[in-house]
Amino acid sequence: MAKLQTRMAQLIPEWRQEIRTLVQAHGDTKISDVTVAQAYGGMRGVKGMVCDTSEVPPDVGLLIRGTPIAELADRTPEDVFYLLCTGEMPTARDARALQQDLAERARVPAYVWRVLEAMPKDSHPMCMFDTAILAMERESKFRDAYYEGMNKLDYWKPTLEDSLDLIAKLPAIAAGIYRMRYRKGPRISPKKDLTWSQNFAHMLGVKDPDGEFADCMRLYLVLHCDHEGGNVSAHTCHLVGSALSNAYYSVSAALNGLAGPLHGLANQECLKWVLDLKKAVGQPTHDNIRKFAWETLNSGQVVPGYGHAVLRVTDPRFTCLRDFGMKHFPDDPIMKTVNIVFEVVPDVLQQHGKAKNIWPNVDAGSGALLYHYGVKEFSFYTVFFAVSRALGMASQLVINRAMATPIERPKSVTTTWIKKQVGA
Ligand code: HAX
Repeated sequence: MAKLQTRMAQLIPEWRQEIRTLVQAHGDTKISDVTVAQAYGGMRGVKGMVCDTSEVPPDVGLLIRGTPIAELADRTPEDVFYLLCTGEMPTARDARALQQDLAERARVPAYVWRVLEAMPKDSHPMCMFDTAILAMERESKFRDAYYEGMNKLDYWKPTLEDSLDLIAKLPAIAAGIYRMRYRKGPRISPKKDLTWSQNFAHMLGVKDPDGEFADCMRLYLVLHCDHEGGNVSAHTCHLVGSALSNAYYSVSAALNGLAGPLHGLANQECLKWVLDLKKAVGQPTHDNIRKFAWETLNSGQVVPGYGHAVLRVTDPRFTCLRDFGMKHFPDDPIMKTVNIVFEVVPDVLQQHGKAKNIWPNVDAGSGALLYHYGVKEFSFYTVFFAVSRALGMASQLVINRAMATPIERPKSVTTTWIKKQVGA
């Protein structure tokens, strides 16, 4: 058994005991109240689920197992997946073992390509990506083991196997969709000696003479890996998984949520907004960007890449991406525009007075990097996000299986019930 599996097998009994003791001692302690506004308002701020892989303190931003995301900016996605699953940073040897394990699982079944080729040519890449994952459901080891009568305590093991199988294949599937959907030529085979993210960059076929794009991919895939448990995609994965649907069903369902414009699709919307702005104003200045932002707001639209349901500061992931861009291509015109937008939009949103968070989120900067390296197909941007976010979803799923988290079933109420309750 590889190190990740053995380490999890050691940790899981300890976690189970810890939670059992906690619930026995404090099970009746209240941790949240729910107001009428929250019931109608997307349950914002209601504490009703547990996620140990990451958390997002509103005034700090993403912590992966307690470590600020910016401190992981030099790491690989393999390191981060190990960290998400175990709470520990892998040794170089363990990270290499995980990388090799993923490389051995990377082959995509031939039927997946046939399914994708049969889809309409204008299908959205996210729809193709999610369909590919769903089509592979027949590969599920959890499904087989469940029907053979597996012990409940072992559910996490085939879930981890499914997760590793799935994660291993995602770069090849995503790159294959990119090349098919935008007529970039035949698919490119992975190389055995490359890391997960290097292989992704390689299979996309983007010109990368000095490895800078591969490094950008590494960073991108680290930064987008997880964002606690309540966001639309993570929560969907958890909800679907709570019915013991396997990793293929759960991750595919979750990514359908990521494909929404208020969630992961915002990164494609964001660069489009920046390019529309450039087209409209010619040479971007503080004044004309301010005017353009007001036009967006006055026409009843949101400024994509700004605001957040939880965060109340500049997203540290935005800062990491911006730092990367400023280090490698400070004179890039899109990068320069993103910078001026950053100097202008928070002030505009402040005056507008609606958004609770006026600061940029991760999506405000990521498109500028991709665009710089020649990935100019916006509709593909959310797929990059999805490849990375699958790491967080899969780790949460495995842990929830290990902790025997029950099927999710919050209670809904009717408006009549609420009226009675409040005496209205
Ligand atoms: N531009 C204009 N108005 C905004 C806004 C923005 N960037 N952000 C929030 N608002 C508005 C909301 O639309 C809402 O208006 P109404 O009262 O008229 O409905 C009001 O401000 C209060 O919203 P909020 O409480 O601050 O924000 P929510 O928690 O409801 O929504 C969103 C959070 C991220 C969806 C929101 O800020 C938004 O739409 N941002 C633009 C889209 C975007 O960048 N999404 C990506 C978020 C990060 C992510 O999940 N990536 O995957």
